Amino acid sequence: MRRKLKAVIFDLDGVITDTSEYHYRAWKRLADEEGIPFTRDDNDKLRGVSRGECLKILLKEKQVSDEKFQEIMNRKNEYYVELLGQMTSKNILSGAKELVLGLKRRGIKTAIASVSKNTRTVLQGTGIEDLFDVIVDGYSVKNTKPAPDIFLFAAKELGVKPEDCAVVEDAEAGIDAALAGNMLPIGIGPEERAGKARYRFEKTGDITLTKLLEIINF
Ligand code: B16
Ligand code: MG
Repeated sequence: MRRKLKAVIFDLDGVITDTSEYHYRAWKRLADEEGIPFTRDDNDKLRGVSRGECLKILLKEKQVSDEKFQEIMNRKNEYYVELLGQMTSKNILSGAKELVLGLKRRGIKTAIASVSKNTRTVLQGTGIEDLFDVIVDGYSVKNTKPAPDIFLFAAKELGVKPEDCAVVEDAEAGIDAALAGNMLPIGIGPEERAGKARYRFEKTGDITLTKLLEIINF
């Protein structure tokens, strides 16, 4: 029989906040400037993927110099950060805050593990910087999702074994990372994206505290 899990690690973009819309708008503005076709479906492939990897996906076979690559990445980030300036607590996905508070009341540890280098800005802008026990971000580890490193680092910071952690993720790369780290993946989103997770919900608001407690206490 499996023991009770001791911690839940949350991804940020697409799980706790609706910032994926801002990522989409920033990439779209950049793609239009560069004459690269880019749709909302294309944006789904960029979920949970680091900024540099996103640009490689966007460019496909198109070759650019290292300087140009860096310049495009910086420009995308400028557009994204500009949009983050509009953020308020309204950008927290429905039910997310209540879920984390409920876990904490029951003594279950919580962390944010996001590959975004803007994690702190997003948490500050939405007013939830103090909600989590641990925050790890795009600066914490070298290998990003689907490598398990970011989740393993979060578990270490929480003082919990990887096998005692559940991970809530909206990206295929993040679900793969949780599996590679021997953690219990809970997917958010459609079957095509989150189908590899052990449990799946269409949106964060569908995970009630009761359901989550059942999952981690099985
Ligand atoms: P930045 P997550 C990810 O956040 C996003 O899903 C992904 O689209 C983005 O490219 C990545 O962060 C890097 O973000 O450009 O701000 O460093 O899902 O891991 O919370
Ligand atoms: Mg995400």
